[in-house]
Amino acid sequence: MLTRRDALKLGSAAGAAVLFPVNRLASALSDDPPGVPPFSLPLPVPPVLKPAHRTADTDFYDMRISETELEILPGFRTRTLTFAGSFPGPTVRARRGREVVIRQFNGLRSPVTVHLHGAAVPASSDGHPMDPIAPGRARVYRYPNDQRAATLWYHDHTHELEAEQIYRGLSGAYLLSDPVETRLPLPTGEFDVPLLLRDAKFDSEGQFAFVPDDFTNRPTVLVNGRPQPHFEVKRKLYRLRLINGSNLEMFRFRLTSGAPFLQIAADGGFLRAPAVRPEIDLWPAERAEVLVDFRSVPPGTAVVLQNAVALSADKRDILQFRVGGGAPPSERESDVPSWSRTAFSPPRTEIPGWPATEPPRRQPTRTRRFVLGLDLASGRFLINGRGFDPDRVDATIEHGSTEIWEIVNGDAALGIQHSMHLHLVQFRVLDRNGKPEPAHDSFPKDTVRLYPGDVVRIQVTFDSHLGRFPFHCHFLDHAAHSMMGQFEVVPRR
Ligand SMILES: [Cu+2]
Repeated sequence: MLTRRDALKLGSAAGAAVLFPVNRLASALSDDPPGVPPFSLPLPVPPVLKPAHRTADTDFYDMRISETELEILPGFRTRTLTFAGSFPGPTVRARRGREVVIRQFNGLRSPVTVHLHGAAVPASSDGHPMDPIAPGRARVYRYPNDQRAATLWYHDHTHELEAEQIYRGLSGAYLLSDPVETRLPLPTGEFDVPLLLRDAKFDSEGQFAFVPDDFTNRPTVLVNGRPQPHFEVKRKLYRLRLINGSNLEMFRFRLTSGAPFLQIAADGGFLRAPAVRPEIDLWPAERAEVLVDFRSVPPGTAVVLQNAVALSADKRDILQFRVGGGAPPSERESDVPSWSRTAFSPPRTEIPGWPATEPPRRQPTRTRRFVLGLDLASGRFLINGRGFDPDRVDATIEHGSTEIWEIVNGDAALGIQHSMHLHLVQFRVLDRNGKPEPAHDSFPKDTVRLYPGDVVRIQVTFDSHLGRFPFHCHFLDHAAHSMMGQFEVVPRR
C-alpha cells in the first residue's frame, strides 16, 4: 500500500504506478487533462436558490438532482451531477429560527441521499447512507435551523456511492445566518462569498475521471466549479467562506501578499474570538470563515490564494484576486481594524459587538475510544477493526449526555491521514496528543483532522435530536470503503 509520504518521495507519476494496475496507468498518462491557462477564467459564485414559497416561519424549496452537461473546462461539455442544474449546487441561505424544507427529486439512474453537513436535524432528514431516494422519486428534508450561524454544506451520502457522486458534482453551500451576525460590522452581499474547493481529474474528453483513493493523480483544484479562476475584487473587506468539498485534498491556505487571514468562524460557527491566521489548514469537509482585507491594497495588485501543502506545483495556486479601484471603506467596515499593511505583526482583532459566546461545558459521563486504521489484508478502512455495518450501533447514548471520544489514527506506520466527522453535533476538540487544541481549531467543530498516529480527544453533548446517525472519516474515499460507524441517541431513562 502506497502512503502519502511515500508518494511524496517517489513523485506523483511513480506513486501512481504503485496504486494503479498497469493498463490503467497507461490510460491515465495518455489522458492528459485539457490545459487551462492559470487565472484565465472568472470565479463564478453559485446562484442563491429561490424558495418555491414561504410561510410565516418556513421557506420551501424544490431541487432536482440530475446529470447535466456543463462547460467546466473551456470547449468541453462535462457530464456533471447537479443540484438544480448548478455546479456546485445552488447556495441555500437560511436564517436561524426559520425552518427550511427542501424537496429533492432524484432524476439520476442511481440512488442518492442528501446530507446537510454540520446541521442538527431529525434523523429522518439526516440523509443517512441507508436512507436513499430511489431514482425517479422525491423526498422532503426538513431543517429546523435551531443552531448558531454557520457555513454548512450539503452533499450526497449514498452508501458506497458517496465518494464518486460527490466527486461528480453533488455538493453545495448552505449558509445559516443569525440575528447576532447582522449586528456585527461584517461584509454582506457581494462581499460575502462562499468558496467551495475540491479536487478533480479530467480525462482527455473533459470528463470527470474517478479512481478511488487516487490522491496523487487529481491534478486540478476547482473553486466554485472552475480551475484556477480569478476574482475581480474591490478595495473592500471580504468575508470568504472556505469550504473544503474535496474527496481527499488537504489545504493549507495562505496569501501571496503575506497578509494573514482574520478567521472568524470554524466548522459550526463563530469562534469565541477572531483569530489572526497567517495560514489555515482545511481538510475535507472542514470550513473556515475568514475576513480578507483589500482596503489598503494598491489597485492593480494581484494576490493569489495558495495551498502551501499542494502535492504538485500545478496545484499550489488556487485562486487569483485582482484588486480593482473602489470607494473608501464604509463606516461599518472601518470598525474592523485593518491588518493587511501590518502583515504578521499582531494587529487588533476586536470586532465591536462580537458575540463571544460558548455553551457551558458539561461534565462528561463516559469516554469512548475509536481507532481508525487501514486493514492491509482486505484494503478496507476500519474503525476499531470493523467496517460499516448498517445493522450495528457502535455507541448508544442517552439524550442529554456529554461524552469524551478519544479518536486514534492507527495508521502511523503507513503515514495515512484520517479525520472524524460526527453527524448531528458540533463538538469541542479538547486536546491532541496531550496538548490543548488551539481555540481556532477547538470549537465549534464537526470534523477533526487526525495526522498519522494522532490521539485526539473531543467532547460532545448529544442534546438535540434522537435517532441513529453516522460518524465517519471524511476522506470520502475512506468512508466509502467502510470507515464509518453509527451512534444512536435514545431517550433518557
Ligand atoms: Cu480516513
